[in-house]
Amino acid sequence: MPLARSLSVTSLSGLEEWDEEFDLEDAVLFEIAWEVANKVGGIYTVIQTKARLTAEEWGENYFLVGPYVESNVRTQVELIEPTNPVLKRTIDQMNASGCKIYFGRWLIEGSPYVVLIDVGFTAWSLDRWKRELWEHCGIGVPWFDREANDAVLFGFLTAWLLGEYAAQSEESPHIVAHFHEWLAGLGLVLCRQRQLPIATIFTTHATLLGRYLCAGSVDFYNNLAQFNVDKEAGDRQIYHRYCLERAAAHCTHVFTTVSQITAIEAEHLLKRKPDIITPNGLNVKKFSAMHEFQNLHAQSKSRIQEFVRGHFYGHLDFNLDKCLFLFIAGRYEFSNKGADVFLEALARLNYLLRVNHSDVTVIAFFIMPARTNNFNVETLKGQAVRKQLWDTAQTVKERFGKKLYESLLVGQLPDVSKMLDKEDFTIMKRAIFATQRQSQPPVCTHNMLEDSSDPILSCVRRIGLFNSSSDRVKIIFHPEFLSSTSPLLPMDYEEFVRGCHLGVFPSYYEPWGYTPAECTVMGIPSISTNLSGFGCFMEEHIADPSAYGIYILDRRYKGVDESCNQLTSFLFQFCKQSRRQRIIQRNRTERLSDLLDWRYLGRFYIAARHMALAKAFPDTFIYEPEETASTAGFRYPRPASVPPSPALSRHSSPHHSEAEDNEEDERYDEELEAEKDRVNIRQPYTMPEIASLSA
Ligand code: G6P
Ligand code: 1S3
Repeated sequence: MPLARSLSVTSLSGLEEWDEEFDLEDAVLFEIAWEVANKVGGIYTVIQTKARLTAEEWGENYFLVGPYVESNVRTQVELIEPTNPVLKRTIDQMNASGCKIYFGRWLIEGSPYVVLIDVGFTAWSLDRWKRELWEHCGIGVPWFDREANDAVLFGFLTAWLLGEYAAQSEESPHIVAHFHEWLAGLGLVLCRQRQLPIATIFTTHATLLGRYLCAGSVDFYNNLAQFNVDKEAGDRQIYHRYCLERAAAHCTHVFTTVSQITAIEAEHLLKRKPDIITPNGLNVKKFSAMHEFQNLHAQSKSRIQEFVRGHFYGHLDFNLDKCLFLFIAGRYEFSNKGADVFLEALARLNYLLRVNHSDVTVIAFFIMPARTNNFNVETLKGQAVRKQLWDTAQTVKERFGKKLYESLLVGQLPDVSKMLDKEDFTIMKRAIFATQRQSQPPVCTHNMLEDSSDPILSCVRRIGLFNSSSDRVKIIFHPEFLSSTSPLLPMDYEEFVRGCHLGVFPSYYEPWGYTPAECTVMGIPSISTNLSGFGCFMEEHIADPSAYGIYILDRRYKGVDESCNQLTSFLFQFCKQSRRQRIIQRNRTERLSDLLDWRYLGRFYIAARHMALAKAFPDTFIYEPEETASTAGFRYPRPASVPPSPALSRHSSPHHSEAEDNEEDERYDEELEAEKDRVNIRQPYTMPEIASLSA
């Protein structure tokens, strides 16, 4: 019998590593998900961003398993011969038995190996496998649910792959198989039912019932313990999916989820408490000069401003330099993602800015994909008009320059009154004429297929925010994900986020929430909620989140109206910040990046694998629970100086003297200078430094 090895993760203040004694040589890790090299939603981001770290740790023994989708493979994967002889025999054996399995490298950071399964190729086995599923597990899958049918095929094929791998190995290998979400969960159930010698982990990124219940009009969090889960799943015609999910959660050695709030949800809805929380990280990109991200903000902002110039042509009666760009982005789940609350708060903000005669204009972007019929004419025209005005200005500039040059050549100062002639004026008048517009700038950039019933547009009609001149809050609904090849707003998502001032994500149902996390690592402040995994995580780790530009809306203990008021107040305060305050706040936000880096958060995945190995192979591995990755007690301290919140730093009372104002401004100047020094001379904080800061 091999000697028992001690498994541990390093302490909180350092980055995770395997214990030196622990020998990974014979262990193999398979990570299985429907979103491997196949972007559907957030799970893709988890796997794609984590790959580099996991590949560094497991090297040649790390394999991602996903579905074969030809269009994805063409652009994201390099197909190669399997490098591992056991896996080669496994794949050859399966392909000889009527399957189609591909092997390759996923062309992302870390270049992990991928095993891609063509589920359609084995569809002829579907009925047989469904019968087997019914006979062994008592789960019946209806013919019309295509996604569940894919889950059955994918599940049987992954269990076959893992079983074959174990059978092809000469010595009994230590296999860890990590399954993500219900769509991949059946493979796990079958591994256990067939008693394969595999350590299994199941991670749920959202529960099926949670998502469905929240999308309806249910008081979800106050009734978690009361739901009759079987009935609720049956009523929504997802009982078979729910059974697959619940079976995976119960069969697995180690059950994990992405946040504490989803852990509570899983305990009630799936009836098993997760063994460990595995929060989602990101691959944090560090610039050699830390202030570089501020420059990127300015560059991207100017590109958004260009778009705005075109979109609002003929109505550019606001100061673009005093314009703040807010945005919400993600899967189009109107109330789950909080678009309803955001719109309501925008209407209230519009009122506040108007009655306070604010010179700030807010442009709120909604980037949520819906069914459309391409861009609408009015929006395209806006960009064409802008381009035409630009070209006109260039033409006149050239003609002007030529005349100036001619005059200098003959040694004369030009007669300025003659520099522009009749033709120049005609060109310019014609161009200005083209900017005449009878209608308001459009709210939506596309032709919507369900225009009259679309939830965002219906809400905009109700609250009456139609981009009129008197509105201080304008709305732009872009119902398609952004792309750098768009004729309208040619920017990819990352560039767009960098150019905005604030991300607003007032979600009601959000197991983790990558959008505010992405904002944070780019140094853009955001609003999330205490019902999102991210919001709760930040609340737990930062003494004063809002001082770092992490605003957390209370949607747990407050009614919708109160939450709208709180959001309005966050937005109004944000609008009152000076440019200097925003710059300081962005520096602070960016400082939190390390906390969201996989180099730090990857430790939880490592702990889950240790735990699973120790449960599946107790004679070989020992898991030391006291060393479970934990961040309890770890907190970013409150920043040294006052938070850049106008509510706290500026009086609104008339007794507030100018001297006080100046004093305060000076203090901010000092802080800004100090920030600048810091960003210029030092490297980003490392985790040990952060830990010592909090001590
Ligand atoms: C960055 C740039 C500054 C610019 C500022 C604008 O910090 O480095 O040069 O003035 O962004 O900030 P704002 O919040 O007004 O977009
Ligand atoms: C889920 O994707 P979603 O946007 O449907 O998984 C994500 C990754 O774990 C998570 O960030 C998100 O909250 C969930 O909702």
